[in-house]
Amino acid sequence: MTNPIEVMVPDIGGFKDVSVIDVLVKDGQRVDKEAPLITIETEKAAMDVPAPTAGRITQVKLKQGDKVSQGSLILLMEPDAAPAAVSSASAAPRAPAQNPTPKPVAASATLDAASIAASIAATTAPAAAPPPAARALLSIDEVAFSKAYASPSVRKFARELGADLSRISGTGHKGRITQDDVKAHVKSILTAPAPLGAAPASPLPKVPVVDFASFGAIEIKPLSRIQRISGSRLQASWINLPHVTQHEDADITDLEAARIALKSKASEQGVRLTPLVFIIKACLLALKEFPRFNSSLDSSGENLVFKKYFNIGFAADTPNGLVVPVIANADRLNVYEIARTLAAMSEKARAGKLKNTEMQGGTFTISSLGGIGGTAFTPIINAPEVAILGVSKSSQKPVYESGAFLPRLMLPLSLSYDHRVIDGAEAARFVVYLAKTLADVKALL
Ligand code: CAO
Repeated sequence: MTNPIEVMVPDIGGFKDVSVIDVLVKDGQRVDKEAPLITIETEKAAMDVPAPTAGRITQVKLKQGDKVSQGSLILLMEPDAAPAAVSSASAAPRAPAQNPTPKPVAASATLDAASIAASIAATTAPAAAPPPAARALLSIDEVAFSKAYASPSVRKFARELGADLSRISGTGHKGRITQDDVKAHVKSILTAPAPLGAAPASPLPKVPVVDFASFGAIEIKPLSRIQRISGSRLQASWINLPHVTQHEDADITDLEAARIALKSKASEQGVRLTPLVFIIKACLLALKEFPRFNSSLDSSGENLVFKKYFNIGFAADTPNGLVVPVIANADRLNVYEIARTLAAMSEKARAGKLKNTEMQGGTFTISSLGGIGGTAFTPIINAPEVAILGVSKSSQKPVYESGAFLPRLMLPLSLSYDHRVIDGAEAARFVVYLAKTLADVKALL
C-alpha cells in the first residue's frame, strides 16, 4: 500500500471560484491515469480535471456546486505505485480539443460503456449493414455534436458509444448533458421497437407461426434425419446462390427407338436402360464441352475450381427422403456400365445402405422426375456445384418440320445454374448442345 496523495485543482488559467459541475468519482473507486475526476466550468468552457496517476480514491473532498480555484483540494488517492513526482500541476485540466484520444471511461453505473458498446457490437453483424438501432447510434452530426453543452468526459463517453450529443437533451446544470443522459439515450435506442417497414434484425424474415390446431384436428410427425439434413442444405443453396433456370425440349424420338431396341437385350443381362442412362451420358459430353458447368467457386468466392474428374450425382427418391448418390468417374463408363451403377446405387439408396463416401465428390447433379410426370420444374443447385439438370416426363408433341407438323417425342430439360459463375447465354448454349446430343443416338452409344 502507498501513502495517499492530495490531488488539487491545477492551473486553470487564472480563473477563480469556478463551479464544480460534476464529480465523476467516489470514495473507494479505482481510476486509471488520466481518468476524469471532476468537471469544472469557467465562463468560457467546461473542462475535466484528470487523475495524475492510476490508483484508488480514498476520499473525495468536494461536491457538485462547490467553487474551486487553483490549489483547491479535490480528493485523496492511493497511487498504484509511488510515482516519482505526483503533484497537482501534472493534472492539467483538459478542454475538448486537448483530449483527442478516447480511452475507456471508468463507469460505475450498471449500464456502463463496455456493456453498451458490447450491446451495439452484438446487434451489428460485421459484414452486414448496421441494424436500425446501431445506425441511429453510429451516425453523428459533427457540427451539432461540437456545439452540444457537455463536459469533455461526457463527450468522450458519447463518442465511444457512437451517441450524437446533439440529439440528447441535458438534465444537468443549465441543461448540461450528463453521462446519465447519454446512457439513457443509448438505452432508449437499443430497447426501442423497430419502426414499421424497417429491416428486420434477423437476416431472414420469419414465416408466420400459425396455431394449426385451432382450425381443426392435426397430427405431428418429425422430419426424417435425411430431410432435416437435406432441408438445411437446400435452403443454404437457395439463399446463397443466385439461381436461374433455363428450359429446353430435346427431341428424343430416335433415342427412344434405339433404347427400346436395346432394352430387352439389356434386361436379359440384368440391365435397365432407362432414359436417364442416356441423359447422364449426354451430360458428360456437354460438361466436357462446357467445363465451367463442372466447376465450383472456391471458399473466397473469387476463383473458379475446374475439376478434371466427372462425378455425376443423381437425386433419388427414397422412403426416408431425398438422397444424392454419386457415380464416380462416370465419363469412364459406357451406357451399360452407367445403367448398372445407377440401378445398384438407387437400390442401395432406397434401402438406406449408401455410405457417406458414395454421396460425396459430385461435380454435377441430375434430378429426374421423368418416371413420375410434370412438364418443367426449377431444381435447386447441389452447392458447391454450379448447375443441376432437372428432367421431366417426355411426351409426344407436334413439331413443325419441312412444312408439316410431325409427332416427336420431346424431353423437357430444366437447367438451374449459379448466375455468379454462368452467364445466361452460356447456359442456353449448354442446354441447346445437350438437346442436340440427346437427338444424336450415335454420339451416345
Ligand atoms: N420420360 C418418360 N419416361 C421416363 C422418363 C422420362 N424422362 N424417365 C424415366 N421414365 C420411365 C422409365 O423408362 C421407366 O419406365 P419403364 O420401366 O417402362 O422403362 C419409368 O419411367 C420409371 O423409371 P425409374 O424412375 O424407375 O428409373 P430412372 O432411371 O428414370 O430413375 C431414379 C432412377 C433413382 C432417379 C428415380 O427412381 C428417382 O428416384 N427419381 C426421383 C428423383 C427425385 O426425387 N428428384 C427430385 C429431387 S428434388 O429436386
